[in-house]
Amino acid sequence: MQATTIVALSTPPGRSGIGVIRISGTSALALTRSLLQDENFNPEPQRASLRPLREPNGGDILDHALVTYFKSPHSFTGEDIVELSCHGSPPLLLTIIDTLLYLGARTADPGEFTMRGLINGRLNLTQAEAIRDLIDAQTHAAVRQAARQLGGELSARLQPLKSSLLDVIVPLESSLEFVEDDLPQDISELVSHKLLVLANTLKALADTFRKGRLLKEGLRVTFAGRPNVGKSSLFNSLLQSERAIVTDIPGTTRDTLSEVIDIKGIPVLITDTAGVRTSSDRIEQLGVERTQRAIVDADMIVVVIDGSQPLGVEDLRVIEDAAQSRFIIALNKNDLPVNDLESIHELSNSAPISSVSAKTGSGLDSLCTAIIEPFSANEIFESNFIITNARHYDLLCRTENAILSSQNLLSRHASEELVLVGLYDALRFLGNVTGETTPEDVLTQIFSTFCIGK
Ligand SMILES: Nc1nc2c(ncn2[C@@H]2O[C@H](COP(=O)(O)OP(=O)(O)OP(=O)(O)O)[C@@H](O)[C@H]2O)c(=O)[nH]1
Ligand SMILES: [Mg+2]
Repeated sequence: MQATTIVALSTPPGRSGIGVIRISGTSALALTRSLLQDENFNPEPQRASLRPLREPNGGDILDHALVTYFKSPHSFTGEDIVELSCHGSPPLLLTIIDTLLYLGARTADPGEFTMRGLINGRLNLTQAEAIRDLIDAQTHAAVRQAARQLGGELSARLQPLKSSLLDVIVPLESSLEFVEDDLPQDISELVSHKLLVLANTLKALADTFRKGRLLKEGLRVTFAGRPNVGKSSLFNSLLQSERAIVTDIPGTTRDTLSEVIDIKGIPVLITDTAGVRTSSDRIEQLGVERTQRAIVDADMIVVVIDGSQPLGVEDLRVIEDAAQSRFIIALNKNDLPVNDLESIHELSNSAPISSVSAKTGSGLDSLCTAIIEPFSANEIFESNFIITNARHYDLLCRTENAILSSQNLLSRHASEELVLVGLYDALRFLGNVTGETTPEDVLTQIFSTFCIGK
């Protein structure tokens, strides 16, 4: 697989100022020479030069592109790379890629450039995954965490843990050589203590995934309520854009509408829904069915109530539906005199109530805080490094368990051989995080989640 030279568009498909085509492999330079129809093209590495690209067999000029050569091993993949910064015309980019395929390149698989970088030791697996996370990040906080991981922070944190594990394995291994002797009591206690400390450190790191999962996967929040209470207005205010249609006609919103907003670093998918009421209008009925589904799918429901109006049966119906899951109440239109606050408190099922006005923007910050509050996500993400990847979390938990079971065997005076089994497992799990011992099929699966051209 390594031998073939691969090509892909590294910028998104579609019209753009420039489109970058990447070629990697031993024939990258030879293919470029053919594309340029210039056998004497000997570029200085890491220097861009403007060159005409031509159709094969003495054909027309396709484009004038900036050509940059990265000489192996000083490139992203560790192989020879040529990057062509062309004009961002979709048919042009397609023609250039087709020409390179005709000349002998192969289309890159998703993440294949990064995978080659990993195989050639240019980066470890956690850094490769960080590149994907950086590209997929939906909030600044997620970008910052991915950048820290890309900088090698996770592998740097795991390195001392691996060393401590080896510090424990070595005396156990050497005591195996003297079969007659049991491990002296004081050494056994020291080893046991070291294992507990290690397990605790791993647990603390793994526990950060509670926040990391939020940062990566975010929350789904549905706004529900009877017609005209201001769901769409709140949705627009939070988005700071007139995304949904707002009118004073009840039943304006017919379909669910979703967008992502950033609440303290968490990507929150907010969904505006059709107002819940009994209607003979077929379209409205379908809309209300979609509202019910959005309520069921949500991590959190914001029941919007018009605080300036008396509570109605439809408000109660929405509270009843929402009470099946986690919900809060947004008491909207607080710029108008409030009506019936007591009954609202009575009927809220002691759910938190945020007083807001979509019109003036008052109370929106508190509403955002109340939305993420039950997920303990109010602490700042920025200062601490957190685990954001379920694979890492799973391996850290497995490492911790393996260490704890070895510690348990040790305290029950089991043979060193048995104790060592768990410790070697632990070492392997840590190696799987950074990629040293990750099985090939797992690697293939990980890289299949990357985009093409990366
Ligand atoms: N005074 C005041 N009026 C508001 C506020 N929020 C919304 N409105 C008005 O209430 C009316 C209904 O607003 P919408 O946002 O369309 O209400 P909705 O809940 O989405 O209604 P449906 O889509 O019909 O379910 C509009 O006339 C808004 O301008 C507010 O905070 N204060
Ligand atoms: Mg609406």
